[in-house]
Amino acid sequence: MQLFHPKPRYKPYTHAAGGWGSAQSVMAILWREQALQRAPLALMRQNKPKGFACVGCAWAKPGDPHALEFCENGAKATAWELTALRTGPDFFAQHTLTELRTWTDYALEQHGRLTHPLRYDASTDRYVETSWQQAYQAIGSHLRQRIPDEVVFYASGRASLEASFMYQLLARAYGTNNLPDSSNMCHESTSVGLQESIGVPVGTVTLADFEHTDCVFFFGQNVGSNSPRMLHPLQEVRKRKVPIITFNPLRERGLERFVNPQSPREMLGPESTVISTQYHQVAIGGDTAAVIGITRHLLEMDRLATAQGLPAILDHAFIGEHTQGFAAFVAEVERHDWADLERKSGLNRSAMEAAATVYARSQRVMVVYGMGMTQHRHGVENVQMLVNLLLLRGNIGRPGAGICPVRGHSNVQGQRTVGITEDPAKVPVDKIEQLFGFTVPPRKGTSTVDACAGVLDGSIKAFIGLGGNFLRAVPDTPRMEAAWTQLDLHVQVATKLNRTHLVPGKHTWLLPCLGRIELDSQDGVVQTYSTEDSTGCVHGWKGTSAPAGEHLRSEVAIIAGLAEATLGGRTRIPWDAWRRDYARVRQAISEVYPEIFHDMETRMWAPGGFHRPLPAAQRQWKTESGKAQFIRPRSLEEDSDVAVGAQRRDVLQLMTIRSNDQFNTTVYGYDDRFRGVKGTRSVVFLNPNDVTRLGLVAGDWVRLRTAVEPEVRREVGPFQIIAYDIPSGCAAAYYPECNALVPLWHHAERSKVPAAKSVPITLHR
Ligand SMILES: Nc1nc2c(c(=O)[nH]1)N[C@H]1C(S)=C(S)[C@@H](COP(=O)(O)OP(=O)(O)OC[C@H]3O[C@@H](n4cnc5c(=O)[nH]c(N)nc54)[C@H](O)[C@@H]3O)O[C@H]1N2
Ligand SMILES: Nc1nc2c(c(=O)[nH]1)N[C@H]1C(S)=C(S)[C@@H](COP(=O)(O)OP(=O)(O)OC[C@H]3O[C@@H](n4cnc5c(=O)[nH]c(N)nc54)[C@H](O)[C@@H]3O)O[C@H]1N2
Ligand SMILES: [Mo]
Repeated sequence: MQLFHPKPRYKPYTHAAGGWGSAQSVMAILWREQALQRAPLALMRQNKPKGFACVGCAWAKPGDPHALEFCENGAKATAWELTALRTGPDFFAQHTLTELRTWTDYALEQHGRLTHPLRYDASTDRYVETSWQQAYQAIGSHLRQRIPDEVVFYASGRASLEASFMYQLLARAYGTNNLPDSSNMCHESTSVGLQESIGVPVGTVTLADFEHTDCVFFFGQNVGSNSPRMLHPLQEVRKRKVPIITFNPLRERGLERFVNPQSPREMLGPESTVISTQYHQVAIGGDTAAVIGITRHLLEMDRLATAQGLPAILDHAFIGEHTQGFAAFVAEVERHDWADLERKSGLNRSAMEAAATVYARSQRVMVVYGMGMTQHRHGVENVQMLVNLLLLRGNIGRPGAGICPVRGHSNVQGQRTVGITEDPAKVPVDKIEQLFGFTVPPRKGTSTVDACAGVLDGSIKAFIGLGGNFLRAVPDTPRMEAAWTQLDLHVQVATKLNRTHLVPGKHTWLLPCLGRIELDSQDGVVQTYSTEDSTGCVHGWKGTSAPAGEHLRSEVAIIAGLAEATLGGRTRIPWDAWRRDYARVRQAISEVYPEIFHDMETRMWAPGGFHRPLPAAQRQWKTESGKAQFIRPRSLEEDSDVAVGAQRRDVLQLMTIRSNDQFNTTVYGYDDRFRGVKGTRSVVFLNPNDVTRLGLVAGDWVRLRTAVEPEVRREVGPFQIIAYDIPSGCAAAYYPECNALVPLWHHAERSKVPAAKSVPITLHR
């Protein structure tokens, strides 16, 4: 087993995103996964009406799809799921968990799809085959003896609306709101921030808005790797000469130039589309300062225009009628002088002014953003600053304008919509109680960070995972793994083997499920599914390929099985009838959430799906004040964790990022094509001046150490230094390898999203 890749090769990548590099990369993975037979047919059906929704990202699926509506990374995700390789009972007979824990993340998943329900046998340190009935009965009787709040029901954001709705009912009927999901590590800063600012927890932009926008701001999202299908609307936007203004510490290739790999003309010709018209390499965590700078300039331009009798720059009518908090916001903005803003944003005043100038002359501006905003101590405030910027010129609630968080997992937004949340105040408790005949527990449950804290302090004693790779995705991974073995019960529902499955509790079960691409037939009847994408659009879909094994069960069936074994007849939920006919689950969803899901059974098949109602997009503000809120930023004082860096010159700000060859903790390979890295993930990107200043040279091997809470040693490495175009004082390295560096308490205020994009570190030989 190859554990370490000693010879990284770094060569700057000079091509556009997409193009031949993308086509080659897809072929390579189809070949390696022995998926050439099954995958091409499946790819034709990806993101199509009557086909399946991509298992990759949550980007919107158009009503009039391209002939091949998938991207390089969506194709990789498909190949990964449709692989011909299998990890069955014979595999587990050969390998103990102790041995498997020495394997890489890549090697574990690369071994193929799980095929049988498994139970961990401590006496041999192996997983052994079991039956579904045994698994359900054992888990059910264990749960019946527990205090419900000792149990966590985690969901990674892939499961369908049907499975997710059933999962949250299972947890609540059992007696707990402990329903953390991957969103807690991702866009929860969005859900908290947007709810408070504009009264909806989700973005207001839909695909149609891309046709009308006349300016796009892009903050902290790596479109080329993480939502490549979005490059198509962006390319269209650029054809209309619409400016795109990007803020990102790295010059990400997909944000610079793009060649559509599905266009023969572009593939053969010399042309590529320039994506960003302005590219600002903001310092990590410097965005709030940058937006304050932009606002300062807008205020100055506005005053000047008024003095000269010209039309105002700000939309004062909108601000007066629709917003609250403007004066306090302006007062805060004016407290900061340019020198301060330049230092904190890492940008020159002229750069902030240039962005403001384009903003001021545009009529329909949208702001797109991702993890570069949400995964900070001030993640909520970052999001709210973007809203502040939009509100200044009435850029919410008009076609072509609005806020556009790019969600991660393909149904992470939908899971929240149908009740996967630790906060019972966010679910229609009355309806659930009335329809299903049980009492929703009133006590708030655990978020992901709380669940981790509970495992560490022993108050959480059982963990059920509906997908995901919890122990790799969360902060402080070594501490979490050590505590994990104290769990009484550990259950995972999964498609592929991962590190989390290798850390057993006292009783451990690994249950293999169908993937999204696979045909799901219950008692001979083919079932259909639904998901909600990043733009609040709900689609129907169904799996098409033959299942990876005859023993696999659907997530819906597994949840129904666990629920019956755990709850017996304690509720009026007809678990088995739901399993036999998912349309009945949808019927229940539409009864619990009629405003969003009425007539879902027909509407979800409309080309492009249907949109959930978004009051903010109609300028109805469901906030406490009934207005859109300007939120005064409070964080320009140094972050208390990060402040260390201001005093010590050897401390750098680390962001943990994704390569172009991974989906979260799933590592497809060791190349990060766009960033020019080949054959390794053990690298750290540093500014050349920092490298010299710290007495190092490019190519040196260093260990990274967290620079706060020194009494706890958090260290990873050795990683090889790549001198890179990144602002000085900043560093980048890959997630999940660096999760050991993120302290559990180092998370966003209020949303509790781990601050994975700003970890103070030092380097050590
Ligand atoms: N192929 C592929 N697709 C994916 C995923 C995947 O792993 N692989 N993951 C899925 C999931 S769950 C999610 S959440 C999304 C994640 O997609 P992204 O939101 O793009 O997340 P990251 O790759 O972590 O990169 C964040 C970007 O923010 C920048 N950044 C970091 N810190 C800052 C900052 O302080 N300010 C600014 N302005 N920028 C900053 C980084 O340079 C990087 O370009 O993608 C989804 N899609
Ligand atoms: N340091 C750092 N940490 C981070 C981040 C970061 O940027 N930096 N990003 C955070 C973000 S945005 C997210 S969303 C989380 C992701 O956290 P998770 O969602 O927990 O992790 P994934 O890596 O997406 O989970 C992959 C596993 O899901 C299982 N799986 C795949 N498909 C299916 C399916 O259809 N059904 C089931 N039941 N299982 C399936 C497979 O077994 C696979 O091994 O990580 C977070 N952690
Ligand atoms: Mo995510």
